[in-house]
Amino acid sequence: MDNIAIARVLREIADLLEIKNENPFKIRAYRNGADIASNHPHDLAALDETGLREIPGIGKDLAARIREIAETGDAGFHRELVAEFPPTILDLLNLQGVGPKTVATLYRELDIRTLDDLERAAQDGRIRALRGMGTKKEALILKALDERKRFAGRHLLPDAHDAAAALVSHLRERAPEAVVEPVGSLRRGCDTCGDLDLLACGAPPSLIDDFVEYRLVERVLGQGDTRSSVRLAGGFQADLRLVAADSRGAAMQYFTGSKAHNIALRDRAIGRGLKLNEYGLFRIGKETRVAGEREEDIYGALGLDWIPPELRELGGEIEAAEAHALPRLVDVADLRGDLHTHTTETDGKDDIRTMAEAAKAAGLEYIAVTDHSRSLAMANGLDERRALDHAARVRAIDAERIGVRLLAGIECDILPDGSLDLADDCLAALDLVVVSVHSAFNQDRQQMTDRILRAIEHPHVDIVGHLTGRKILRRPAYALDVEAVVDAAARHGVALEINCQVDRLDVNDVHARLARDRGVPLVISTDAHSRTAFGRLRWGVLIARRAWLEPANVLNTRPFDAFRASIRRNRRGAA
Ligand code: DGT
Ligand code: CA
Ligand code: CA
Ligand code: ZN
Repeated sequence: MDNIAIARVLREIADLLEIKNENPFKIRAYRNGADIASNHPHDLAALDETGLREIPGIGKDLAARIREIAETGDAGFHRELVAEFPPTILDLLNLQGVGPKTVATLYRELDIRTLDDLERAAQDGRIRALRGMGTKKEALILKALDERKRFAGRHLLPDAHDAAAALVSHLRERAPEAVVEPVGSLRRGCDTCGDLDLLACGAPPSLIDDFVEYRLVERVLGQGDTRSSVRLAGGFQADLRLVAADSRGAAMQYFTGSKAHNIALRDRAIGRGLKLNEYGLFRIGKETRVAGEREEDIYGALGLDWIPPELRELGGEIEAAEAHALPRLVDVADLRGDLHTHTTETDGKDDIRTMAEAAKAAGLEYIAVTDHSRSLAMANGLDERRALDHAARVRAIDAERIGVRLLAGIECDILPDGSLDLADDCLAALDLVVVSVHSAFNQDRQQMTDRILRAIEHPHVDIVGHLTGRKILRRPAYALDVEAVVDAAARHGVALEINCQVDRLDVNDVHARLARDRGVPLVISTDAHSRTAFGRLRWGVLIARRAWLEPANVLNTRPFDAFRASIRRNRRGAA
């Protein structure tokens, strides 16, 4: 039981007490306890009651409760509270802007138990009539419900990845001899996942029980002998299927998808007198098994090279596999540099040297320090003077040859009219210029396209950062003619960034592939704001792989000197 899980139970106790309108001191004690648990540097589960009580803010009751949670995965008190309310009431709490007080009022006054109840009441105008609510609150609730529906049940890939990893390690502990693997959209590296699909091969049937007993399971949605579905805390749904050793490859292939890829593969099998399903590849009529244990053999028996999961979207991968022409996809290990990082000089948390050391520890050979420019005032953006002083400091550290090379760059804002935020001579004096849009997102498509085209035409621009401005599951890309931008980037030798911030992943796989097809170089950058961010290069790499990128398409796979020679400002005859 980790601190986060303990905190979750404590917070839920506080929420439920508040819905019950209990003593405010008691509520506050549990809420404080939850905060302490989530911020405590050491494992609370490892402490006994005396040890717990030594922590300021943890009294006798709370200590006993934490011990109980640590030992049994839950507290009796928590279960009793949950039993007092319809189980759906916690869904209401997860809505943006709806706290326990609101839920309590809705439940008591209008008997609202589910999201559907809530939506009906809001649409009928019954919420505004409640004391302390009003039309504004009602509108907010409708908006939150709408957003929930739009992004219903989807999760950022890294969140899905973490949730799956924790669940997989739980299952591996229970069945060390089994092979447990994620499949579905998670294995294909999609930027969002609907649910977590897991396969277990060579596991005893009891693994299904271990699965539904996992500490984060909130509700069991279905359970059979060889499969089960559950709802996890945090809103994830997870599916587990047990498969026999001789159909492991077939099951992996089938449940990895995508559905469109599977259908094409199945049709190909039929064309060859074969039948493909999750149990294997069979000769029709004789019912003999042609393949099933290994994915490679299934593809092989269909006359195809094995296709990396990231390509299984029915985007030409089957033809390429048949022609032995699949790309050699870029890998995390191919990356040597990071071209977008921030420091304490603007809104980063760590200084130049700390960032450089962290990059080195992450195995990188070079980074560009690209702090913000002037107009991003809330990030303390740099004017020309500060940008050049900062560059001098970056170069001084680089001159020490500390084991990672540094480029003195900038992330320069593209102003609403397409001009750049810093003077030309300043931009010319730097080693690398990334440009990005951080304002006026609501321009119309033509304005936004012209704006970015104008920036690309600027001779000192090397890379466009997070081109489309999307925030995954939060806000769509702004209106933009990406194709026109890609063509301009190709003409001017400007690279496009795959930004690795987990909710950006911008450009996305489709745009990155378009860029590759039109000869635009790409870079994969962290946009790190702290020393811990270099690990997220892996998410950008998945986008790159889904875009069919090979190492040669990605400039930061090159050694330092070759990278430097490849950016626009250093290329002879660059436009
Ligand atoms: P998601 O969960 O929305 O992020 O996307 P997936 O691709 O993980 O979809 P999911 O979980 O519904 O199904 C997992 C895989 O199982 C899917 O990628 C392909 C396979 N699959 C599911 N339903 C069908 C089907 O009706 N026909 C075929 N051929 N394959 C299916
Ligand atoms: Ca799935
Ligand atoms: Ca599924
Ligand atoms: Zn940035």
